[in-house]
Amino acid sequence: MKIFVLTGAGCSAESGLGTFRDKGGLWARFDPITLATPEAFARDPDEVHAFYNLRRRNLLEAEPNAAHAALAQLQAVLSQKNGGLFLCTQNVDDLHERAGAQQVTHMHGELRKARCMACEVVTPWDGDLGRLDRCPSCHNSGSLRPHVVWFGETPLSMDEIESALHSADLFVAIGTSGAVYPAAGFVSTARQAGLQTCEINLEASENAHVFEERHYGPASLTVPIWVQNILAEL
Ligand code: BV8
Repeated sequence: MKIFVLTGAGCSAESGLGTFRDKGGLWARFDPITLATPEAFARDPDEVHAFYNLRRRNLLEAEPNAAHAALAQLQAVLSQKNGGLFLCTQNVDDLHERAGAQQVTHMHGELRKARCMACEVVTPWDGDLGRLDRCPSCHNSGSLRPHVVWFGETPLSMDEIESALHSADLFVAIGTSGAVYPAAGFVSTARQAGLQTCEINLEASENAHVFEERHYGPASLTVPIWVQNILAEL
């Protein structure tokens, strides 16, 4: 069995990382248009760096939750049974990896990495990042940015994602509001390609009506139950 899983901020919510649209979520306190865009970074790099530095510090204190662990377990079992779990995440955290997932496609980039706008080299980066930091590769200063995809920028690994979407049997979205494209359109692509579709979320997402199967509740409870049911059917 080949499963395509798309995760969003709701998968990491119980690990203490903010979601984007829930009340009190990140965007409730920070306006994405003033922060998560190339224009904002050009206009006020210190403000944008401060936003990501705050989130990176939070991430270093966070731990994966039972949803991340269950997905890592399912990926391991399916790979042993000639199936597979293609794990695509909108999240910029590394909690899937820290829970043991072996393949994770970060379509919106990764918070614990910096990218040099001069030489394009991507470098692991756990400390605060700022305008004065030098690129470890080309030694340019002032050219490092968070390795994340901002609004208006092209998501990463889209060819690989498209290919995985068309070769899976089941598409599952976990902890995402279905508000941001192209990720929010994946379920329609899956339906058109003949995949079964399942939404696992705290509440109905903006595109809940597109999913054939839906399970609601906190991911740390609903995802392990769903994984056990899949494993029982293998
Ligand atoms: C693109 C990284 C072209 C940075 C993010 C006008 C101008 C410019 C662009 C556009 C425009 N209009 C539309 C667009 C396209 C735009 C877009 O969709 N905008 C939206 C606002 C309408 N998209 C883009 O710009 C994208 N690029 O289109 O390029 C292109 C297209 C196709 C192919 C090639 C090129 C780039 C978008 C990426 C932006 N970067 N993040 C950072 O992290 O700072 S987006 C950010 O929000 C996240 O990464 C995430 O992907 C996204 C959505 O958030 P969710 O993960 O869904 O989180 P949210 O809070 O919304 O929902 C959480 C859900 O969890 C809720 O449903 C909640 O109920 C649930 N939940 C909560 N707790 C739990 C839970 N579920 C389970 N358990 C719990 N405990």
